[in-house]
Formats: sequence, structure tokens, C-alpha cells
Amino acid sequence: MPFFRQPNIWDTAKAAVTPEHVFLNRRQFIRGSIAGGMGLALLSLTGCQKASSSAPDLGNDPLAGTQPLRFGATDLNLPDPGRTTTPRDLTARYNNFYEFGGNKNIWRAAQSLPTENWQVRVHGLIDNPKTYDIDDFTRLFGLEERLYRFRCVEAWAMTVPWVGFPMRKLLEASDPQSSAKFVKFTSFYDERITTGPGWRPGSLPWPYQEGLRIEEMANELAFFATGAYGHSLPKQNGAPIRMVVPWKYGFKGAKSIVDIEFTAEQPATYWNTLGPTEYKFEANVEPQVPHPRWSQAEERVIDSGNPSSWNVEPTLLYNGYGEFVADLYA
Ligand SMILES: Nc1nc2c(c(=O)[nH]1)N[C@H]1C(S)=C(S)[C@@H](COP(=O)(O)O)O[C@H]1N2
Ligand SMILES: [Mo]
Repeated sequence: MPFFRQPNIWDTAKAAVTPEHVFLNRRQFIRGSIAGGMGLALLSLTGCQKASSSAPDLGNDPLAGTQPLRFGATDLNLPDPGRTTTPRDLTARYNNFYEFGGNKNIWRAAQSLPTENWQVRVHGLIDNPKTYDIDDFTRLFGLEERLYRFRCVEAWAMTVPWVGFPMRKLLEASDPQSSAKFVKFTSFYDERITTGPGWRPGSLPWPYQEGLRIEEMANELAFFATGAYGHSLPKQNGAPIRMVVPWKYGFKGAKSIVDIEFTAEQPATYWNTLGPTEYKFEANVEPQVPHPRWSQAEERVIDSGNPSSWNVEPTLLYNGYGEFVADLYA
């Protein structure tokens, strides 16, 4: 028995999350960018999160509202993650979703995300532009499970059984033109709803956007998740559809996607716009390339609500997926 009980990671905004210095640095970095002229207002990111009054009361269950899904096994021969699957409850309680706040404890606030009748517009340099709803994707592309390692740029890691479909299927259905070189993914944003405390209109480069080279989208590992752990996604994990790009840092995996555009030029992306030297567009997991302010050689694996017990493990090149992706970067 521990001498005193550690606060659970999600209990308070100031929970002693290790590596707290890591994400505190990231928060300070945002502050610094704002103060340095990026935006209009100094952010206050330390307040507690409050769900909007219209949010359903989920009590203490961050999984309430998720539905079981029917899905198949993947045909891919994926590498063994080499560690246990992260408990579902932890994946649902420890999140980055800056639209709903600047700490990890945003799952209640995220319940105000309106996921009913969701539509995803797919357009740009393609011959088959189309607006899809979530059922269209399932009907056209099917659902399969992919157990992937996950690595945040902040040096924490987890292992998640996502449910969804390969990006490649949407790429093929879209009939890209030869001029299409990149794909831009845009997250839901509505100033009335996605109001993390201290966020002021114009102070950060909303909406959250991410991008891939079209060859990266075509890679068989690149995935859209509509679920995890056999169920539809909790809102805080990016319901009803998010990107999962397991060989890249977690920030490449934009949540709650509403728009997918095929472009000729590399799109501007959220973290890269805020800090181009800190968050690269490519953002591959590369343990030998330190972040300017911390090492990327190791990671802490979330396996309990007690951060001081998290195991430290070596970070793997391309997060362990080199056999699938190394050719892209040769
Ligand atoms: N729209 C949006 N997508 C986002 C983020 C975000 O703040 N907003 N955070 C990113 C980061 S930094 C990480 S590590 C993962 C976290 O996903 P999880 O909360 O499901 O673990 O989401 C990514 N996708
Ligand atoms: Mo992240």
C-alpha cells in the first residue's frame, strides 16, 4: 500500500502528472507564443474544466453513451505492441483535446461535442467529392480492429484497440487527381461549444487541422477510428471519427473530423503553426531526434491512474512500425 494516495491523473487540473514538466512546458510554450505576439490574449490554462450546462450528466463514467460496434479482424499482420493494452477507462480519462481545455482532464467538458448527424465533407483535387455520414463509411468500407501503439510528443504512451477503416479505402473512393499531393484534415470547431477555459476567439489557430502527404494516407497503417475497445468512440477521444497514424506523434491524429481536402500544397497545421521548430509537419516518432526541450528517447506507458508507477520504456523508431513505413522516408 502506498503511504498516501496519489491523486488520480484525472482528478484535478493540477494532478501530479508525470511527466508534468513535459506538458507544462507545452502549455508555457503556448503562453510564450501568445505573449510573443501570436495572439491577442494571455491564456489562462490552469483553471478547472467545466462541462457546459447543456452537456449530459455522465456521472463518473467517461464511457457512458458509447455503443457496441460490429467489426472484423484486420488482414494486416501487425507487430505485437510488446506491452499490455491500456485499460479502456484510462484511455477515456487522460486526453489531449485543446478545444475543451489545456489539461488532460477534459472528458466532461468534451461531452458538449454534438456528434448527432455528423457529416464529413471530402473535397478538393479529386474526381469524386462527396459528403459522408458515419453510416456511409461503415457501409462502404466496413469496420476492423487495429491494436496500435500510441506515442504522444509529450513522451507518454498507450496501446489502443481502435475500430475503424483504413484511410486508403477513402483515398481510393475519392479518385484523387494527379495534382493532389497532400490531404488536409479539419476538426470540429464552434466557438460556442469548443471553449476551453481561457480560449479567446482569434488567440489560437483554430480550427485544429492536420495533414499528411498523399503517400502517407495511402499507407496501410493510416487509419480512421470510429471506435475503440469494441465500442463507438467516447467524445473525448474524438468521436465520431478521428485520424490514427501510429508511426507519428499523437498530435497528427486530429479528432472529430468534419472536412477532408486534397490539396497541391502542404497544408498549415495546428501545432506546427504554433511552434514550427517544436512540432514538425512530418512528426514521425524518432527516438534519436530530441524535441528542442526534452528527449524523445524514452516514454512513460500509462498503465494506471497513478503516474508515479508508470513504466519507462525505450521509444522505438517509427513507434515500432518501420517495416510498414520506412520506405516512405528513405
Ligand atoms: N482536434 C484535436 N485533435 C487532437 C488534439 C487536439 O487538441 N485537438 N490533440 C492531439 C494530441 S496532442 C494527442 S496526444 C491525441 C490524444 O488523443 P487521446 O486523447 O484520444 O489520447 O489527440 C490529438 N488530436
Ligand atoms: Mo500529443
